[in-house]
Amino acid sequence: MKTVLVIGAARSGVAVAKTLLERNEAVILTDNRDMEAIVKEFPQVKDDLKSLPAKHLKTLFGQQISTDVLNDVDYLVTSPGVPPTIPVIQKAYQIGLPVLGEVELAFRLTKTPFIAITGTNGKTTTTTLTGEIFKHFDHYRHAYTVGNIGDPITRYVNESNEKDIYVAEISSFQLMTTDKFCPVAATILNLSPDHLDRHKTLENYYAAKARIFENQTAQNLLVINADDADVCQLSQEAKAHKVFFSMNQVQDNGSFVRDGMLTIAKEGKHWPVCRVDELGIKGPHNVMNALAAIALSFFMGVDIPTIKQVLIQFKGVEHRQEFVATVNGVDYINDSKGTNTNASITALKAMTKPTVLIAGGYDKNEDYTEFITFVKKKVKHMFLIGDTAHNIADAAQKQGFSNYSFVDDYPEAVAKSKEMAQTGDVVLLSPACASWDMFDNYEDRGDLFKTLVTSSGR
Ligand code: UMA
Repeated sequence: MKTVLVIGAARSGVAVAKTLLERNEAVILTDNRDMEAIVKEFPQVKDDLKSLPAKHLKTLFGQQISTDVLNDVDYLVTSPGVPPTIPVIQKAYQIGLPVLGEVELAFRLTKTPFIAITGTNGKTTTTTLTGEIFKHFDHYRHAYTVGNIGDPITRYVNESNEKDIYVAEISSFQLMTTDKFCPVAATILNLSPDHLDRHKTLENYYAAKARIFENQTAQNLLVINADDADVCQLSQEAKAHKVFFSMNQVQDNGSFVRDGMLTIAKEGKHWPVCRVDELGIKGPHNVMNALAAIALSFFMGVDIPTIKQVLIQFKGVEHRQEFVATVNGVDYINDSKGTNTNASITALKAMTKPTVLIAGGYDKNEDYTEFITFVKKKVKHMFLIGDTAHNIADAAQKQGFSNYSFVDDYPEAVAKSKEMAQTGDVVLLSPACASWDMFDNYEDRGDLFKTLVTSSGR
C-alpha cells in the first residue's frame, strides 16, 4: 500500500483523498488552515470531508506541515492553490519524491479522454459551452464539465472510462504541476498578463500555458486563436494537428466569422454554423468563445446541427458575468458569483465600457488592495453594500479612489446605479464578497439583482 501526502484540503484535495482511499492507498491529508475555515469558504466540502473513510486516513489541519512527514510518504499530490515554493514541496523535489498536481493525477488514473481549455479570459464560458455540445453528442456515454470551473476532475476518475469525455477548464496553476498530461484536444483561448504574483514573470506564465500541448502528438488537436499574436507565437512549437479560429480572417481549417455568420472550414471547404445574432451568448468576447467551441467540437467529430442547436440554446453561465438586459442604453451584468476579489477582478478585466460597480457583502477578512487597483482602472462609480462596505471604502481611500458611496439594500443599489449610469455604460454587480451577510447564497443575490433591473425602467 502506498502512502500519499495530499496538500490542501479544499475542493481538489478532498476529492483526491477520497479517490485515493477508494483505491486502497493510505492518505495523509493536510491543510494549513483549520477545518472550520475551509468549510466556511467552501460549504460543499463539508459533506465530502465527513464522508472520507477513516481507515488509512490521517489528517493534519491548522499548521504548515513539517518536512519530516516525507519519511513516510511515497508521493505527493498538491492542490492548484498551493504554491510549489512551500518547504515540504521543495524538500520533496530535492529528495526525488514525485509531486503530482490534481490534474496530472486525474490524467494518470483514467482512460477517459480530455478536451482541455485554457487561456486568460473566457475559459469558464467556453468550457461550459463545449461541455453542453458534448452532452448533446451521443458518441460519448457521458460528458463531464470539470476542472478549474469548480469541480475537480479526480472526483470522477473512479467512475468514468474511455467511453466518456472530460471537457476540462485548466488553469495555469494546474498546468504548473503537469508532467505526462496529454489532452486529445486543447485550446489556448488568449493570453495576457495574469497571476504574476504566482508565476513572477510573463514568460513563466506563458510557459505554464504551453504545457497544455507539450505532450500532444500529430494525432491530437490544438485549436489556436489566429487573432492573438502571443498564442500563435507560443504554439509554434506544438506538434499537434493545428486548426484556427478568428473573428476577422477566413480560415481553411478552423472557424471564423464572415458576413455575420459563424462558419467552419476543413481543407478549404466551408459550412455555415449559425448567425452571430442567433447565438445565445452575447458580446464580441462570446463570439470568440463560440468560435473556439465550434472548432473543438467539429474537429472532434460533432455534427453541425448539434453544434448549432447548443449555440442557440446556451445562454451563458448563470450569475457569472451574465448579461441581464440593456435598459436605456445601459448594459446590466450579473456577476453575483464574484464571491471573492479574484473572481471580481476577472469580471472587471472583462469590462470594455465605463462601469458602475455594486460591491460588498459578507466579511471573509479579504484584503481589497489589489481589487481596488482594478476598480481604479475600470469603474466610474462604486456603490458599496453589506458588512464589508467600509473595509472596501478604506482600501479605496488608501489608493486615492473616492468615487464611491454607500447604499443600504439592493433596491437602493440598483435604483442609484440606474440614476448614475449613462448610455454606453455598464452596471456590474460583482461583490468581491460572499452573500451570507444578506442572503442564503449568491444565487438569491443575483436573482434579486436581475428582478430589480428588469422590473422597472429608469
Ligand atoms: N493551503 C495549504 N498550504 C499552503 C497553501 C494553501 O494547505 O501553503 C491550503 C489552503 O488553505 C486551501 C487549499 O490549500 O484550503 C488550497 O486549495 P485551492 O486554492 O487549490 O482550492 P480548491 O478548492 O482545491 O480549488 C482549486 C482551484 N483553486 C485555485 O486555483 C486557487 C479552483 O480554481 C478550482 O475550481 C478547484 O481547484 C477545482 O479544480 C479557482 C480559481 O480561483 C476557481 N482558479 C484560478 C483562476 O481561475 O483564476 C486559477
